[in-house]
Amino acid sequence: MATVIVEGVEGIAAACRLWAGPGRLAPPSVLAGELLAAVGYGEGELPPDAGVAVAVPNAVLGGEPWLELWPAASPPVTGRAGPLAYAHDGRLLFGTGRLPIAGGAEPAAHALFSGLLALAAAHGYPHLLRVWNYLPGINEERDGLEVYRSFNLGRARAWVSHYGLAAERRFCASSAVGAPGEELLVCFLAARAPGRHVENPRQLAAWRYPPRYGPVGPSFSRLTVAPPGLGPCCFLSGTASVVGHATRHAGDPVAQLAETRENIGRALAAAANHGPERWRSGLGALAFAKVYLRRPADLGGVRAGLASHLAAGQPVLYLEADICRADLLLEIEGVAL
Ligand code: 3EB
Repeated sequence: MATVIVEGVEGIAAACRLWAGPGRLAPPSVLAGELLAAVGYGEGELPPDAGVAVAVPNAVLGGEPWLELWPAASPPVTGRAGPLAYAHDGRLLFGTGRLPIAGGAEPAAHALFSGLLALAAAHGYPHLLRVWNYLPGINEERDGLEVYRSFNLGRARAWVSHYGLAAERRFCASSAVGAPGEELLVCFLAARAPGRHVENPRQLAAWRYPPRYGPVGPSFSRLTVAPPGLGPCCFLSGTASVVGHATRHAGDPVAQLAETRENIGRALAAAANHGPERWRSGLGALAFAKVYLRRPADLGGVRAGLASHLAAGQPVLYLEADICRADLLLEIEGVAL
């Protein structure tokens, strides 16, 4: 059944709307006003007049398509820069870009991240809050290196060229999952003022992962709390069954889910030191929760394992996606409002 399921009240929360159902059926109240960006998951048209419109290519599992809408505070200014398209409204800049990966993802990742860091800065939104990455063949080897690892090389090189050694203090909340097709797709959200990047005390900072996981670590923080003025809003990175740097419970989706829940609880509790108490409640605090599943057959078990941890009517989107480590079966991300 198609319903409007989330509408916040303040700052970014007021700016976010979520529609579960085919895009062409979304009622005028959902599509009302100027849109900074529209992100579609699953089949369905995107609003034609959004500043930026992106169709995420991953399959939705066991439910309706989603439209994630980021209304603009004022008529958005839109533009293109190389492979990137963007829209900004004086408060936030939303951008997206895609490039084919051939022998590996390093050149595409480097080009997209150099471009997005430069364009966000050039337009006065130098502070990244969130990046969503979708990588074709994420666990496949191309030219002797796993695609995710070559992506990490290109991404890290772009951050360090832009910020030098201080780059790691700027890393923001992110997710990086597999995707169908042959193009690396990146979406990002940037602000005029800095967010607060928070680490999870249960997990090693990803950029410090030991070399067994690849020649350079992933450039992201576990969470980013939006700056003051954008409301109580916290972007939770893709979170998986990783403790310290090690994967836990290889092969067991239900145990990976429990470990992931624990990680989300700890991460949000750490962020709650700078935000509302409700973030301490863990998964229940996520207004936009997305679960990426490597194996569609795990949907039933994972749904059952989540049910008692969700608030009544809390929307959760399940997407089919490979996860960045071959032994991870699921990852959960979201926005806590
Ligand atoms: C992990 O904890 C799981 O490369 O941007 C989660 C979130 C993961 C973001 C990224 C990777 C990324 O390492 C994988």
